[in-house]
Amino acid sequence: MRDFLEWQTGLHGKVDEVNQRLLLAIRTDQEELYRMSRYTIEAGGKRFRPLLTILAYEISSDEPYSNILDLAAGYELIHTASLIHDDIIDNADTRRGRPTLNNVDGVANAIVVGDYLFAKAYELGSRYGTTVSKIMADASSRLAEGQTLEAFNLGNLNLSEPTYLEIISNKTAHFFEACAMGATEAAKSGKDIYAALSNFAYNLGMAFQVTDDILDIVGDAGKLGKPTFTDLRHSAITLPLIHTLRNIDAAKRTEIKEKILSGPDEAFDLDLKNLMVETGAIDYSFTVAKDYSEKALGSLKNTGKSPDLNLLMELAMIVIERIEELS
Ligand code: GRG
Repeated sequence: MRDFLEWQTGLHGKVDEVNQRLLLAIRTDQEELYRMSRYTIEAGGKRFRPLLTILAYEISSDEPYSNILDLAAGYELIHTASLIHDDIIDNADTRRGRPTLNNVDGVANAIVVGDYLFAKAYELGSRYGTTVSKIMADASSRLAEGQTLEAFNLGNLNLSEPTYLEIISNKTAHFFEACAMGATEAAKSGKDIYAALSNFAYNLGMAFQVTDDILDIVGDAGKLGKPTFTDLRHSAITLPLIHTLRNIDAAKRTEIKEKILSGPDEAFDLDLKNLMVETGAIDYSFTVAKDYSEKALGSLKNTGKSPDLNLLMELAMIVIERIEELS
């Protein structure tokens, strides 16, 4: 099985075109605003959302994918804006292997750049009509809902698995779903293809986020391009921890809670990681991710055959195989 980079290499022409649209969209005579926006865009990122948008469009339309590049870039801008704001909230130093914008230019400027990219995203989305604009707006509202639900549950060691799933569904899966919805809507595809691709993208997003949460614990920081144990640092409770807490006694739970709330401790990180492995929490979380990935694949089973569909199917498998590759 190819890894994500190899998968993306085959699509690098499309990635380049998305990057060109991004640079065009953020162009402004305000030199500092342009510099800071470019800094974030040029830091890279996997370009998952625009690629998903383009592939979904190609599957559902006979028209050239150049028609959908602005929408693909629009989704990446919303995603980037949310990462900038997320880094401010988390006071993060690095992202995509580079210092964050808040680290380089300060929080006040980073807030404005996030808002600017967000505005530019809607300008691009509006070119596709009101239904697509509404899909974009709903996805952004869900980002804010997911972020807020998470924020008000930081340090809540009683967080349930369904509430965790609601958080990641809003922060990640519905955004993936919106990429497919926007693309198929713009392609004026039939209902079946709209449902199949939206379902695929939603489940792919869930698999992706559960995997990301596992990698935050077992991943290699160098390979990931960002530090690990960041969820713990912010007291964000994710699936591996939820499962661990279900499988230890009350005294151990109290001890873990105190440690989590008492600040960074690398020795504790490692102890907790070992406990997660021993109690089966990592395996359990991996099974959950795999189930979502299989659901994603299942959604495509009556969609016919095409090279783009094969690429999407491959992506659903690569997403969960990242665990081996990046840990
Ligand atoms: C400004 C729209 C807006 C929202 C504000 C801060 C916030 C509300 C929401 C945060 C949402 C958030 C950070 C979700 C995490 C999503 C996620 C999985 C990020 C990592 O995505 P990758 O791995 O990143 O695709 P790259 O760097 O590859 O693009």
